[in-house]
Amino acid sequence: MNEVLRIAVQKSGRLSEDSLNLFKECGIKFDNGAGKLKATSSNFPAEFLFLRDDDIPGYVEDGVADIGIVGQNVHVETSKHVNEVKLLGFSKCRLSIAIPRSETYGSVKELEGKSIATSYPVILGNFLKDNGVTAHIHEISGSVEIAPSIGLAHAVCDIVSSGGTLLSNGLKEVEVIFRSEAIMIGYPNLSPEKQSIVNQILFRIDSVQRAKN
Ligand code: PRT
Ligand code: ZN
Repeated sequence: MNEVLRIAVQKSGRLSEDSLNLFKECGIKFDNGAGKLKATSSNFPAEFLFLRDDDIPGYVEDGVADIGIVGQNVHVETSKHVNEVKLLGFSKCRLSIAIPRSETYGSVKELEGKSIATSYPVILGNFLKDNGVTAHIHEISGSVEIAPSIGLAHAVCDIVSSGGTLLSNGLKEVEVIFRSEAIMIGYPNLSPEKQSIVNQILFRIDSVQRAKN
């Protein structure tokens, strides 16, 4: 039986373009027309699934997808049992704690007893625990940066790239707790045939990267 590798990529968002380009640069052809949820390559044994990034680690853990591309932030936060196959170097960002600009900040101990709004309760919880700080983690799924101005929390913990969003919400970054880039994750029990397809992809990625340097 000829196996086809199922590859999960973000449908639309900050990872999508670079993820698709990675495979295109490897010479893998497929049609990702608007609204498509699935595409089969015309020249390589691969099929693409277009998903929300948060769902990708679970699909890979279950073996519904064989490999997937997500941010390390999502990979670590979802804590799924998957293999870390390769760091990809794009979609770099950091997860940081920020507080209102008008407030002073000396050390992480000042977060003791405060409430912090975030979509990353696992990574934030680990950071607080490592630092011996007890704070209330207020989990929200979006628009985290407005939490202090509406009285929902004292501080926020969110993804930062340029810092523009924090600035425009009157916040300042006081702790970088996690650095992230895109990562390829894989199902831990791939068949030898599928593993050899993954190896072909990794070989091509290396060749493309070497040609660029
Ligand atoms: O719909 P779906 O669930 O698939 O997408 P999503 O909205 O959850 O994720 P998306 O597309 O926003 O981000 C996908 C991944 O890109 C993230 O998980 C990160 O690994 C990475 N990434 C890189 C970022 C950013 N840069 C980024 N700037 N993710 C989010 N942001 C947001 C951040 O949340 C904040 O609101 O951008 C804002 C801050 O940006 P600056 O430049 O103003 O600091
Ligand atoms: Zn998401």
